[in-house]
Amino acid sequence: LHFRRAMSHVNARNDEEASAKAAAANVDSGAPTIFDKIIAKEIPSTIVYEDEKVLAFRDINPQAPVHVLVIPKFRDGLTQLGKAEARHEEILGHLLYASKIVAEKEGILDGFRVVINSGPTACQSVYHLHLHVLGGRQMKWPPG
Ligand code: TR5
Repeated sequence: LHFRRAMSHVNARNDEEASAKAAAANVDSGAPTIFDKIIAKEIPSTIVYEDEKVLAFRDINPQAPVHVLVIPKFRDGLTQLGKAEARHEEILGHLLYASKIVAEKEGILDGFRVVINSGPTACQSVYHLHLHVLGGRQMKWPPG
């Protein structure tokens, strides 16, 4: 039993390493991403909130009981936060406020986390800016 537990720990770590490597292998080519298809509703998603500027939908691989992605409908060069420019200030503020609306709708206003992975070292895997809204469980610090 001890051995099996130890091995499952090793396997979990290997899984984490593998997914981190896979994410790091994605590059910011500026090409359209899967999120364009979600915005166009060519690929189904579970939409939690939508307005003229942003779309919020459930993450396909949730890391918490609530895991919603909030994205701009018009990427306008915002493949990652690290590419933000002064003209993006308004949409960046709107995305953050939309995250609060999502947290409120999901009933997690008492405690939630908003995460932006920017670039390969942060394991960004989809190059269309997105805010992760996470909650519904006790969150840990520091994050991995
Ligand atoms: O790693 P980063 O920060 O770039 O986050 C990308 C997120 O997109 C991950 O949490 C993925 O689970 C999520 N993702 C990827 C796909 C997808 C999705 N969420 C909802 N629906 C999705 N579809 C249909 N296809 C994906 N490839």
